[in-house]
Amino acid sequence: MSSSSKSRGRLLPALLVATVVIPLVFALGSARAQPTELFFSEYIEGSSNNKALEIFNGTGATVNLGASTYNVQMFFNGSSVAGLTINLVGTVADGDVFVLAQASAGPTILAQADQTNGSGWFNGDDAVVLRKGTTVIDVIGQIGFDPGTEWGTGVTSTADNTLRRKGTIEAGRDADIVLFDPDAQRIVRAVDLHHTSDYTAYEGMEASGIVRSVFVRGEAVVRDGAFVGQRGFGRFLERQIANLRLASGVTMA
Ligand SMILES: [Ca+2]
Ligand SMILES: [Ca+2]
Repeated sequence: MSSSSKSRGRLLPALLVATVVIPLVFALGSARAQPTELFFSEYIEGSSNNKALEIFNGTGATVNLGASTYNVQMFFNGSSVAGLTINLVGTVADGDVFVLAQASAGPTILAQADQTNGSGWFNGDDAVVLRKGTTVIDVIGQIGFDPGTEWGTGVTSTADNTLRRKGTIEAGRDADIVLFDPDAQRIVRAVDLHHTSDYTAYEGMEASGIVRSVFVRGEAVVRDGAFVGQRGFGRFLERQIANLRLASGVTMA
């Protein structure tokens, strides 16, 4: 398939399971330089053989995967010996992604695949490694260690989830970011609030702090203070009820 039409994160519509929004904490001025190597930008471990790995190239130059002997290895169930090695073939342009998919994945995933492989793949408790030659450049999980069922828990675990890379502000990474101006002043008005009530008890009060912009999964949902998101783009995040201590030893669990 043509690589020129691809864009970062194009596996997203293929999600077969829920993904999660992970708040991103960062310090201004911590933006990193351009990555010098490829890395896993998305991991899909869905039902059946719906499995895929997305690899991002942010190096600034086209990479010939075969010529540079890039390969993906899978270490199954805590084994310290690779159970599967897939030599990658093809090129990936700068700013583009390369998708390696299980050959029996569903059509939505396969439509995005640049390369497929029909062997048995990871199912959550395995280590997945990206190498250049014999040099490990990215790892999901830990080689030689069996986590039991999965790495992590819930909707951010490596079993039955889609994981997208977060945590760093740079090309190729997914991010949830709020740009907040703590010094800005505003007057609270019910019409400006995003709830279904036409009333607020704080009407007319002056408040400090304005959210300027919000990015969810890399997409702008608030820009210059105005909501520009699409209905249904948000995702429900289930959490446990806080164990609050009220008074005299009474707790809400
Ligand atoms: Ca396994
Ligand atoms: Ca699974």
